[in-house]
Amino acid sequence: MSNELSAKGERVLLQQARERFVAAFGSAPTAAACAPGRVNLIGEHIDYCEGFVLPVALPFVTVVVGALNNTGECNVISILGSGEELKASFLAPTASSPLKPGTPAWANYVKGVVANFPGGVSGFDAVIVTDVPIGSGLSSSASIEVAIFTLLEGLTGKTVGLVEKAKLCQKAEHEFPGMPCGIMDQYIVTMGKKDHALLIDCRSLESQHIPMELGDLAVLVTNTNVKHQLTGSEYPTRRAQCQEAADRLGLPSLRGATIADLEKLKQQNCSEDVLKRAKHVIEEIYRTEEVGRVMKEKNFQRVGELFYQSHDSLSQLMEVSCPELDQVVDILRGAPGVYGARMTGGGFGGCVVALVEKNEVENLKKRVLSSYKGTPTFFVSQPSEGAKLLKL
Ligand code: GAF
Repeated sequence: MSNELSAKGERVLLQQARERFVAAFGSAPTAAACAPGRVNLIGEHIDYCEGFVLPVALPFVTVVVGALNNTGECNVISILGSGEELKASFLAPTASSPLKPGTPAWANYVKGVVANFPGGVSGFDAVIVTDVPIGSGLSSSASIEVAIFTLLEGLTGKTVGLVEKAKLCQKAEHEFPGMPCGIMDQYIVTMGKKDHALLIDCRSLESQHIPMELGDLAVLVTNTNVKHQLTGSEYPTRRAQCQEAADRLGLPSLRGATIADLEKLKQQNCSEDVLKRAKHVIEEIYRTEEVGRVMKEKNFQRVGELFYQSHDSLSQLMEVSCPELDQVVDILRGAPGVYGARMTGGGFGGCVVALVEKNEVENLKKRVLSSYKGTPTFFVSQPSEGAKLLKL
């Protein structure tokens, strides 16, 4: 098996989806949409504290094709990267019979969007094909949600503004899969731009595209290919601990807090865990704003230092890393051609993102392959477009 992860490209996925649609539903689809995965450069576990985040959209995408069917039923086939197929059918929501989360669990990502689509939607048939690695912290969930939303826009002719679209997809994820995520993933998946990262202010919901003019450098992503089975409460717990710190300070979120506020929290005898989470959030917000700035100045040495600081903070203060992520970062730390490395995404497995010299990429892969205890895969991240309708 190759350890290089490469995107299939939206035309290849579109062809696959269209052929499967015709075979399954007996006619051609009338609309098609795609939405990317994402990798976050820095600003981790702070979107839900109204901080800054700096993600990029990936060339890995979810493609969805579909057609309205006038039956009041929604029939969805999902083809995974492995070729495995999942199927789900559910009734389109009505005023008297709203949609509810249920089984199969994967269909909740679709149902949540259908339930939140403005003006509602009658029955439709759809085929989903994705090459976004699932469960790797690359936002396969937001990719499916935003692709479905965009398809429904294409099918119904009803559209909303891009920020509103991201917010509705985030609401879908809160209400159906039940994951209390921040806004980062749905926002970048909706608004990514080729060759740019996106600095998102998660309080004002304004953003600016930052050119990724890296010269001789590249963003190397290493997938540890581990996902630890946790209770599922870790993310909501972190979120609640951050909110507890903000409440104790009388603030709406930790966005407004400063390092001096940590002393106030100590005086209130708040738990060690809450203190650690607050310290991470306050410092990560500073780090992310700084990366936004120094990236424009092409001060990549400093970007790299901030990557390492971010990782150490996520590992020791936020406690969302794991031995495999720490190991990959340690292998890269100090290796020739590496400016900085950190875990990316929600944590407890998934990927490490590193800023490295282009001509060292192959050596670095070999270095990780020879020392990392698991089976890693790699790709060099090319900042890509956000969600869009595709021509059939
Ligand atoms: C997950 C969430 F969905 C995001 O909102 C964000 O909090 C991220 O974890 C951590 O930065 O991807």
